[in-house]
Amino acid sequence: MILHHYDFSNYSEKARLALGYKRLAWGSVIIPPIAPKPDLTPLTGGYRKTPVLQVGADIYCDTALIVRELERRAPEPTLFPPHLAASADAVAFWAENRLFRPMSLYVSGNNMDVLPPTLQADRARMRGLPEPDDATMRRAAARSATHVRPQIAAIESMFTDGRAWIAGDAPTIADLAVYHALWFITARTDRLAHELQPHPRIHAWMAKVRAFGHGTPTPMSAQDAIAVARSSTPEEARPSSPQLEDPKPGDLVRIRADDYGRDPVEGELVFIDDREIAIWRTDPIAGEIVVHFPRLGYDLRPL
Ligand SMILES: N[C@@H](CCC(=O)N[C@@H](CS)C(=O)NCC(=O)O)C(=O)O
Repeated sequence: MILHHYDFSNYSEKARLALGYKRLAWGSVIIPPIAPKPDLTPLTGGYRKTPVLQVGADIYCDTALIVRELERRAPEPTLFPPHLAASADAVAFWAENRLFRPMSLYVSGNNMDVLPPTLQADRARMRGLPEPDDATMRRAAARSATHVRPQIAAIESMFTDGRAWIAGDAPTIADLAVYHALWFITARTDRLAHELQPHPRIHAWMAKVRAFGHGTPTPMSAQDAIAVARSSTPEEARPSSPQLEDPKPGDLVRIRADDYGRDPVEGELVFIDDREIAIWRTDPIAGEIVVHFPRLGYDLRPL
């Protein structure tokens, strides 16, 4: 397993902790935090977000699928205990789609000096927005602070019934999703650590999640990762179960995220079910590749 990631990426922290929880060994390729990513896109076919998991010539985009794929390959210990999995997914959706955006604006607007100077221009391009100046960033940070604080307080109150983990009595995907949003507060500097100070239960729980560790990473170059893909054959596709309206295996398709970073990936559909979509492409640099996406959050169309 190879993870393409970078240090201050909170979604990468989610994947690193999942690898740690499952005590896995992995190759660690550090990718640029800003587009273009010329050593990553031959593998993904255009997807530019972070992180990306590679297993031979199979490429898994988006942590929603990456963590599921880790679970398929290393089922124990599970992050999807059956009695908690559905509600954990719902909490994870809230954390990543409602909590994280204001968190990101709040932290970035206060920490511009410790983040790459061209980061905000890149992120604005990624979202199709005009490039913000520093004053605009600071105003957005101030507005976002007012959305962040009540949500942090809501997390603290999730533990008032004595539960050990976010969704109940066992670790789940919800712990990783909520944790990575809070982790971002102090990813590069402790300047905003005071936001967590009034919340002792969050402190105790974050220490337990941090203790999952990152497994056993071994540094690897992007060129070596591409060579691994070129010399590997994608895993044979499992039988598909498309819905009535879906394109069918064998069809040429285009897939893109439905929120931001909407760079399209095109190829032949080789697998589709309720959770996952996989596309075969031949890349001039990386060779025969199958790129996998989660179903929810992605827009799939016939070409
Ligand atoms: N839904 C995606 C979101 C990933 C995401 O937004 N990652 C951020 C970094 S933490 C990103 O891609 N930023 C732009 C980039 O790295 O190029 C996932 O779960 O993996």
